Amino acid sequence: MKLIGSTTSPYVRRVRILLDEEPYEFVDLNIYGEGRDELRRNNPTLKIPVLEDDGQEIYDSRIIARYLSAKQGSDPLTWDQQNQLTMIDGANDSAVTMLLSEKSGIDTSQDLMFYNLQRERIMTTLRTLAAMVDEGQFEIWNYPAICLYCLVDWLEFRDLVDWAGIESLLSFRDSRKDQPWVAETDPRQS
Ligand SMILES: N[C@@H](CCC(=O)N[C@@H](CS)C(=O)NCC(=O)O)C(=O)O
Repeated sequence: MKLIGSTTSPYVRRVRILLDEEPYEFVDLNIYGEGRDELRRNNPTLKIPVLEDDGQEIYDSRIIARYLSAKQGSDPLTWDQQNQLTMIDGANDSAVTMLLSEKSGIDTSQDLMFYNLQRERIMTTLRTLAAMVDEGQFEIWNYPAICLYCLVDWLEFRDLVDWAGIESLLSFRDSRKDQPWVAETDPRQS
């Protein structure tokens, strides 16, 4: 099995944590630099992660998680868990857009429709997820909890949100630091 990704991507990190003790080769690419040709050869959507297993290529962390779960014969996620993933991905995709815009020299704090929409989505989803944490919905260390961990830790690493009012997300993150593969996959190490 081979996982193509990077050490800073929150989408790749969730798969690395999920793979746990599974033996696999990790291909760490700089997708905006010298690793871009390799990315072009492996995924026409030009995104990471990509998993290769027995000649089968799989794009997108969510589909990779489904593939691994089917392979292990695990129960599929419930519809409520799928909604949790959609919220986590919604906030994460918008935050990636903000970061790429900043890296492109755009001031994303401007009062522009596109950035207002991204900021609003990030905050509405994070507030809902924080309320879910308070209700005890992420107590079990399963795939949705791993994805939430990777999102919160990455947002803090990239300094992308104001945590006022959603501090329970940081408490959730702090309480899961000792879970397997969390320290080993910390993006600050790269
Ligand atoms: N829905 C995808 C999102 C993956 C994604 O956006 N990855 C980022 C890295 S954090 C990426 O490859 N971005 C490249 C780009 O947007 O050009 C997944 O869950 O795998």
